[in-house]
Amino acid sequence: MRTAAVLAVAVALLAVASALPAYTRTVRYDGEKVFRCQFGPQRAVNSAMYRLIIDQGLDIWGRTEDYIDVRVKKAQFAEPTVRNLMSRCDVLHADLEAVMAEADAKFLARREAKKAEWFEDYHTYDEIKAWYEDLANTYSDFATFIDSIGTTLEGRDQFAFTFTSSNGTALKPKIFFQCQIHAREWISGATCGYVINELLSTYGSNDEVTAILDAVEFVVIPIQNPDGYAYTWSNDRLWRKNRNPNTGGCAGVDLNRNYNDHWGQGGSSSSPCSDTYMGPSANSELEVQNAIAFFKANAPVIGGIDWHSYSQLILRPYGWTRNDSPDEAQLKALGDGMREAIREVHGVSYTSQKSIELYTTTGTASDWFYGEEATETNDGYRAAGFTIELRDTGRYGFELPAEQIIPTGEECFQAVLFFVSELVANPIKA
Ligand code: 0X9
Ligand code: ZN
Repeated sequence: MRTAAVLAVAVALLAVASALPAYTRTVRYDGEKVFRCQFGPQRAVNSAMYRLIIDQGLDIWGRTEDYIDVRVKKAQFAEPTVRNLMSRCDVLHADLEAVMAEADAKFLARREAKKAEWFEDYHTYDEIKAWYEDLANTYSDFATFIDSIGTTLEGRDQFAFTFTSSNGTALKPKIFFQCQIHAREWISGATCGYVINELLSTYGSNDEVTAILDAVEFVVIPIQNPDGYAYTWSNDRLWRKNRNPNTGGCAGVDLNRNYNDHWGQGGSSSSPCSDTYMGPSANSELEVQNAIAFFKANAPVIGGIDWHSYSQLILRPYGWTRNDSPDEAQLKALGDGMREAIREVHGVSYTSQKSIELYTTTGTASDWFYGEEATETNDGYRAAGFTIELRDTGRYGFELPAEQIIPTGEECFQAVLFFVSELVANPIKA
């Protein structure tokens, strides 16, 4: 009798657990606002303002050469510098909690209706991992699912996915995709999935795809920040960093400031509470260590794309210096060509520019792909390193509606075809 009762309770609890929605935001954004700060024509004004924003630990959402979107938390309004800074800006979201509540409601209704096809919805870490495993089974002649290239602090696997055709040379150069490094940028992971599926499903029918998969192998980390991504589903939709507890009470390192390329030399913060916290040392984070080991194990990598959102930008090296890279002409042609390829699909405008024209960043993934540490072990090649900031330009921001996954994927697929074809014809020698 007792055993039966315990069992009944256990079964009931299990039923409740499986009925729990996968998306459960527990963090609220009451009293928070997002501002759009237009820049004047003087670059000096831009940099001074940017430095102030970083120093005050404000959360930068998106940025073009004309404006920067900044989120201000309730407590930060107490700081006169912040109030003064924001008095020069326009309000983009006056009530962030209301905006997020509306987006959550739409998202949950769609998910609960379960009407959407795979690319018409966003998915959890577990769902995405299972999807890649299935994809490798579907395309078993092409693809390999790697269960783990290493684990995170919370014990999740950084899984990986590689694919190529069985035609062509035995050792092919690699194209490296890193997706979902920033937890809240959900369109990043979704776009990677779309592009990968398109490449696999059109081999043999699309001549350009066939030539590409005969010439290169794609090496992909679909979720570079598993703990952060899981946290955006369970607690805080707007979380950016990993979930390292740090010391002093503020969690998270910005993985895109932690790579060993001019680490800590500007455009990042030494405060663990900041959204651009660089971490205690270069490559300190497990996710970064795992990714760089995987990159190095796959030499030669001729091109690397780190996928982000939002702002519709195609960013080439460098983020850490205003100097042109030695390959500026070629990298500019690659970036401009991707911009045009994207525009031709749905008419969406992306800007192609050097990363530092946006703002200074150090310790970023795409500068590392192109940089000296990666190149040392890259079999005589230097990877063309790009950061792509996907849709949109701030209307929905990180909460890009799921209806835009497919069109975003379609335009990026064309950009990828251009990027890879050009690099196959003309890889950058170290
Ligand atoms: O600041 C970042 O990490 C990226 N923007 S985001 O809004 N997605 O956070 C841009 C990084 C670009 N810089 C370089 N790759 N150098
Ligand atoms: Zn990002």
